[in-house]
Order: sequence, then structure tokens, then C-alpha cells
Amino acid sequence: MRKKVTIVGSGNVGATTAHWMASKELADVVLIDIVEGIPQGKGLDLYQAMPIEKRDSFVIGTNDYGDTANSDIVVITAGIPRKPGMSRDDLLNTNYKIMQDVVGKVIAASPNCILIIVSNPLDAMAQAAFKISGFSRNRVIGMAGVLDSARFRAFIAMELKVSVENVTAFVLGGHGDTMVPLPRYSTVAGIPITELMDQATVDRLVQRTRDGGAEIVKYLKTGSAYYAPAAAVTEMVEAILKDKKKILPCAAYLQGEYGINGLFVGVPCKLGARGVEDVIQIKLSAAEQSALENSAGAVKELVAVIGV
Ligand code: NAI
Ligand code: 2OP
Repeated sequence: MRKKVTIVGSGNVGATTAHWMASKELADVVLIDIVEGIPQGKGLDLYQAMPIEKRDSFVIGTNDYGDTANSDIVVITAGIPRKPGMSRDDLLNTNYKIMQDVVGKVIAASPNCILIIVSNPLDAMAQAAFKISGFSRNRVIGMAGVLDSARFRAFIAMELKVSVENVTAFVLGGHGDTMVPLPRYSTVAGIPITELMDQATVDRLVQRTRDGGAEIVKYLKTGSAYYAPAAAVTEMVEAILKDKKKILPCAAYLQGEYGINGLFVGVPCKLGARGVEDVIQIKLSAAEQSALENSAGAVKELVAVIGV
């Protein structure tokens, strides 16, 4: 039987995720939104591209959660994006209300789904969805680390003028200004980047990664990034649907790993059919551990505001 993925929110990230997923023929896709007409129009438009793309992914748009029934995965992108001058944290209260509206409806229609949360501030929204859904921790995953790592990889490839295919990188921590890019674990064809560039260059790329979302917002002015975020969600969806056991940085609910308890923070996870099948614990230096704890502290403050 074909897999079914629902995307809640058919704005920039939601619709672009549907596009990547359908063009890879990963699943049938349901786009749902609170606004009438937009998901229907985008869904039909995207399905009409399938004969050209030669892909049998059925795509529909709807405002009715009945159409989302029995989805294998539900991606939640519903919420407001930031505008220039705003931080992700400024979205907290508005997007928490949207999360409260959406999660109950999603899980009533798809009680066995895996939730991938995208709405910002990411780690706090993942924690909210986890608490509202009552799902086990392997079934609620936040998307941020794949995006932040992809940005770091892109900047490394641009700097060294090498193929992006050669570059791996890891960014841990919360999806905010305190995120923790790990140059020691970032490589080009297996060579640590610390062997290939001086410290000042590494530091510059790390900072550009931390500011990566804001850099796009500054250009777009009316919203935030969506091509790379949507590609990142698609990689996570593919890892789960194909049970790939792929190690990807994701926001996961930690229960003592890395010394952090009861909080969503970005860490390396093994993604497979059961969602987060394992949290991979890598050895961090004292400085890296302290940066991760600082980042977790920032998430904890947000979570406290909404009381989840
Ligand atoms: P957008 O404004 O283009 O789309 C959001 C959609 O959500 C709109 O179509 C809106 O009608 C819909 N929506 C609002 N309330 C809803 C509800 N109660 N039920 C169903 N749909 C509802 O925004 P965009 O650019 O797609 O971003 C979406 C969210 O994702 C934002 O919060 C943004 O900050 C976040 N984001 C997170 C990233 C990450 O790395 N975790 C990366 C990029 C965006
Ligand atoms: C980003 O990093 C908006 O969180 C989103 O682009």
C-alpha cells in the first residue's frame, strides 16, 4: 500500500515540501490549511505536474482533517514565519496557539502517525506537540538540525570550492542563535575542516550558519527560508518511510542523554520506521558540552513561558 503523508500548513514550507516529496514519489500527499482554497489549488496544481514528472504521488489539498485520516507521517508547518527584525522566539505565543489547534485534530485522524514539527520556535513547538499528543518520544521529531547542517555544508563547499557531496557537517542544540555547529565533526571527503581552513575562517562560517535563517529573512523581507527547510523535511520523511536507519541531527526529547532531561534539543538521531530509533551520543569536548547546555537553557526558558 502506498504511504500517506499529511502536511499541515500549505504556505511556503508546506507546499515546497509537498513538491520535493511528490517529485521523489515518496508518498501520496495531503496538504491542509486553515485558509480555504489555497491547499486545494496548490494540491491540484502539483498533481497536474505528475504526468510530466512521471511520478505517481497523488496530491490533494483540503481544509477537512477527515481527508488526512491514517497518515503515516504528519508534518506540521502551520504558523507564522518571522519578518526582518524578529527572532524565532517572537513567534512563540502565536504558534503555540496554532499548535494547540492543530495537534489534537491531527492525532484524532491519524492516531498512529509520526509527527515532524517544523513551526518555530522549533524546539519549543516540538515539546508542545509532544505534550499535547501524548505520543511516545520516538514519534515526535523536530526539524532543524538537517537544515542548519546543510547551511554549514553549503558554506564550507562555497569556501573551499568543493562539491557539496564531499561535505558532511553536524549542528546540534536548539534552532536559534545558540545553536552549536561542530567543526570537529565536519569533514570534506573525511578530512576534518579544521585541517583545511584556519580558525578565523571556521569561526566565520560557524557564525554565518548561526545567522543563516536571518540572512534569508533579510533578503526576502516578507517571510523566511523554505527551499532548504523543505528539502530537510523531505530527507527526514524519506529516512522514516524507507526505514533507512539514517543518522541525522534532529530535535528529540532527551531523557538524560548529553546530561539533558525532559527537553527537546537537537542531537544526532537514527531515523527509521519507528521514527527516532536511537539518540546517538558522541563525545563532546568541555567547550562543546557547555555550548550545548547553554543552548538547552535557551530552549528551557521558552518552554517555561508556555508551560509545556
Ligand atoms: P507561511 O506563512 O508561508 O505558511 C504558514 C501556513 O500555515 C499558512 O498557509 C497559514 O494559513 C497556515 N496556518 C496558520 N494557522 C493554521 C492552522 N491553525 N491550521 C492550519 N494551517 C494554518 O510560513 P512558512 O514560511 O511556510 O513557515 C511556516 C513555519 O515554519 C513558521 O513558523 C516558520 O518560522 C517555520 N520554519 C521553521 C524552520 C525550521 O528549521 N524548523 C524552517 C523554515 C520555517
Ligand atoms: C530558518 O532557519 C526560519 O527557522 C527558519 O530559516
